[in-house]
Amino acid sequence: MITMKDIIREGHPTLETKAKPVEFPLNDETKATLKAMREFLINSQNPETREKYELREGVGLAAPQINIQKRMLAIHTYDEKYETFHDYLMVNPKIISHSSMETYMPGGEGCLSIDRVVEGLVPRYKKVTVKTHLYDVKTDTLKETTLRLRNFPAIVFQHELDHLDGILFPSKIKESLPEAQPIEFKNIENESEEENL
Ligand code: K2U
Ligand code: NI
Repeated sequence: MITMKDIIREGHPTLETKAKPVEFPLNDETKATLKAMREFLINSQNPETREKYELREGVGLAAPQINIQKRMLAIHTYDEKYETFHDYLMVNPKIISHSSMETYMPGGEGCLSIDRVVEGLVPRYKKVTVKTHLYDVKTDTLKETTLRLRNFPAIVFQHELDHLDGILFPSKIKESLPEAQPIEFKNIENESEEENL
């Protein structure tokens, strides 16, 4: 299983290297890696396993972060409204179109490969259309798909896609983003009545 010791940190050359396209058909090693990447995110989001294995919570993970220079990434997260769950193992993903409108996380971004707080806003496209092969662990099938992502899932995807291109979020921080719309997270703890109307 993947734990934090398998995740390489800022300064490791692989994090600044463009990853290589994955060849088809997927071999067993690649399939096992994809499965392990998804398991890591699941373990990191479960309080018991997160504590037991001393994991940092993650909603996305890119293969270069475990020192594998392949263009593949995992996303495992709800959207910002907690309405739709996004559970993807993407192979050779690419953005084929995007909105001009940008968005950002008002609290800034973090990274499992960066062990420090880096303040600042990271501009991301608010909507992206992604062409990718998706690997389904349950059925062991690979399917070419076009996905449309927006808001938080779109931010996660763009953060992970940057890892495939050797880009870390601090290099994208802007002092101000006057034209962009910040992501508003639904805070389910104190959801007020009127929000249900
Ligand atoms: O690539 C990674 O290091 C995983 C990041 C992905 C991420 C960074 C910034 C914004 C969205 C996603 C980790 O998931 S950072 C931890 C985290 C956990 C929950 C929500 C947001 C970020
Ligand atoms: Ni990251």
